[in-house]
Amino acid sequence: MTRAVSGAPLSGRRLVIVSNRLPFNVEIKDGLPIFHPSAGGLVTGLASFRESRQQSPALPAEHLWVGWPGSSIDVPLREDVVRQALANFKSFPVFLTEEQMEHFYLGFCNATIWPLFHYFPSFTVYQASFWAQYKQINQLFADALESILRPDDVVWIHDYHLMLLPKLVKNRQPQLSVGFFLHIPFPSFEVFRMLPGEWRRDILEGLLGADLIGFHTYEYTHHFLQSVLRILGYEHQMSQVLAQDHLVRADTFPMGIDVEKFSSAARSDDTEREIRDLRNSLTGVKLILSVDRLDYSKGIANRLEGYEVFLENNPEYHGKVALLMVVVPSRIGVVQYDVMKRQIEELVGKINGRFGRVGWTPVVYQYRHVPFTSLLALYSVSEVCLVTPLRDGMNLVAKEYVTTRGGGVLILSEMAGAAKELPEAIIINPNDRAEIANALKQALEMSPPEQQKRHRLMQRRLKRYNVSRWASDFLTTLVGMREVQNRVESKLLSAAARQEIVAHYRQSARRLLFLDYDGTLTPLVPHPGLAGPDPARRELLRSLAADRKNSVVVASGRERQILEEWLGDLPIGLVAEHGAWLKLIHQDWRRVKPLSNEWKRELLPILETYADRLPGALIEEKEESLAWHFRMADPEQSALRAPELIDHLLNLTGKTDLQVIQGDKVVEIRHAGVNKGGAALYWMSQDDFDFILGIGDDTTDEDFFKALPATAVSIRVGMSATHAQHNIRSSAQVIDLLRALVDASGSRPKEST
Ligand code: ADQ
Repeated sequence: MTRAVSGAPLSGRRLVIVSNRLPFNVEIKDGLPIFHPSAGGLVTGLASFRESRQQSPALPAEHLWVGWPGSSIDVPLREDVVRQALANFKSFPVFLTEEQMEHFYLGFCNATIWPLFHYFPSFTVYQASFWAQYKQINQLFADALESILRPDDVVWIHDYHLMLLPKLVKNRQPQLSVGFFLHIPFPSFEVFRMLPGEWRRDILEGLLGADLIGFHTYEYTHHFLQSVLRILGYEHQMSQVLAQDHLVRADTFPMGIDVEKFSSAARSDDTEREIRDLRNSLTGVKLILSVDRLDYSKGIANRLEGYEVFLENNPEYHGKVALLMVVVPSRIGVVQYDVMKRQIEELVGKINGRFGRVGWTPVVYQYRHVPFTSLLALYSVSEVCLVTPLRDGMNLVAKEYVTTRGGGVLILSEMAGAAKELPEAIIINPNDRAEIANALKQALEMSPPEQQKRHRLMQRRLKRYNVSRWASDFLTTLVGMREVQNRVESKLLSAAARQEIVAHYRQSARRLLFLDYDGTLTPLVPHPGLAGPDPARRELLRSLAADRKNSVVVASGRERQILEEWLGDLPIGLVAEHGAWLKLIHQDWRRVKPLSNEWKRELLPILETYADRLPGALIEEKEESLAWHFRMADPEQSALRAPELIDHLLNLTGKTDLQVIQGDKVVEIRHAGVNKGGAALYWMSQDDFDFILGIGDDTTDEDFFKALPATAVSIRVGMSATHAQHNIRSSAQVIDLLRALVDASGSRPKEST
């Protein structure tokens, strides 16, 4: 890995933004490409960030935006489009055919992920061809990126269209800093798990390819981490997940807006003119504004129904208010959107037919994109902004309204991410029509000082955490991850250290190999009874032991009967029950010291009660100890029950010589002072060893790491903090190392795994 490069500060590097869409659409007219700017939350936000970078020297000076140019471009025209996009828009187009886009964008993106992640499972389509296309397009983006990425680029991938991309990029260029931001909600585990097994695993693994994954709210971050734990089994510590091959952070970065742009443009001549025109046309009518893309997640029908209830309950407002509903066309061609458009139009017609009269239209409906100055004018003249999504990742319209207008009242759905940052708005549940109606009345009657007080609080917050702050926070955390990763990974056994160990081994005359069993010589399995050694592992131990210079010891927490059954015929030493029993080569088992085990009768029923309360937990009764295993139990319930049990046991054993220890998915009670450290010391005293190697994976192995002399080599499997000199990623790598030792002394095992 070229760590020196990727540890460089942000300012000197190029930022590569990757999103499904570029900030423009290309239209081919008379055989020539025409570039039109495109809208939407992501594009608006990132475009503002790009502009703001000029004022911030700490941010990357150079950038490139990679994405689809909005239409399918014939091959002969592509070169010209690339040239213009690079020269005029610092963008690099990824070309897709109409058909690819249909299965990808309208298929998996917007018929599977969008409805599911917005809690519309009944709209979710599970179609294998959509998934296949999703994978293919993510791959296509990865191919395009490979040709343009430089080793010190900072890559920032956006949104649900490209959830497999972080891993694809990192697999090819592991030295890159790769960040991912999800602009929509991440749903709770119970909803996410509705995706078929392969899809949900690949999506999580794809995201975990990034160094940093960002979400709008704490809830989404929590949901993601919960799915990672429950589906992939990766735990997290302080939002950091140790994925298969690197450390990943998942964190919350609520996206802001370009406050300066909105507030200064609101004072511009063009906007002032539009505001005057609007005011003239609105004599005596208070405007309630709603602005969104046409989408079922935005709760447009609920909003209309809430407004209808308001008009029903408050006839005194007839003729005095109007709801101006601006809807931007979106995802034309997707069935639900067409149905919803008709439904909205019918509702508008119904309300206007029911309450309207000559000179007053209760709902003014516009189905179109509105230019920026007109949008600002609308925000500025509206008394109320009504934002009622059923689910929304963030909702920038709410923030834009508050920023643009000095007073006015924001009514905001609790289902929008923005509600977390704007609690001074009137917060409503969008499914409650009466609550929407009451909120409208409250808003229209709120005193100007109260309006200004609430607005000031919200504005202050939005000003502080604006879009530049959001992006720079994300990017700074992203590049900072490299240092954290380096710290964790610095103890990883390097190729050079491994070579040194092998060389030392080759040159030595008396060697002690002190090896833990579960998790070290074999991977951990759900049930302790299923971990017997395969022939290849037994053969490997036999080969190591065949070298006369070697003393091989397997030191386990297992009972001696099991070790005897699995390994008793091999010419190796054994340690059972974490050091309570020892067996020298070809000798009988010996108990380290006589101990009373009366305590087991007392504590067993307690363990049983806790096992009954946690499905999947099981008890292992050994000669000298008791173990309460919970590897097969629900991880979240275990996280509650295990500490409870430990606390209970600590209370009971406080004044005894018993010890309560939490291992990897196990709680054990055993005699204090009897541990693998003692066993290691015993073996070391048996000879004058000039090479000592200790390998283990669990907290109980820390005892022998501590007991080994400084000249010994100690290795802990996994990435946990340890007294050992090195970490190694997996038990498979332990086996590789042991094979290398066998090769070094020239006695190769007969079989291999
Ligand atoms: P969107 O679903 O597109 O974004 P939103 O956050 O409200 O939703 O952003 C919409 C943007 O488009 C705003 O900047 C708004 O000004 C603009 N816009 C809306 N209607 C318009 C109209 N009629 N004419 C012109 N402009 C219009 C997704 C997620 C959101 C998340 C954003 C950013 O769905 O939850 O807030 O990304 O992460």
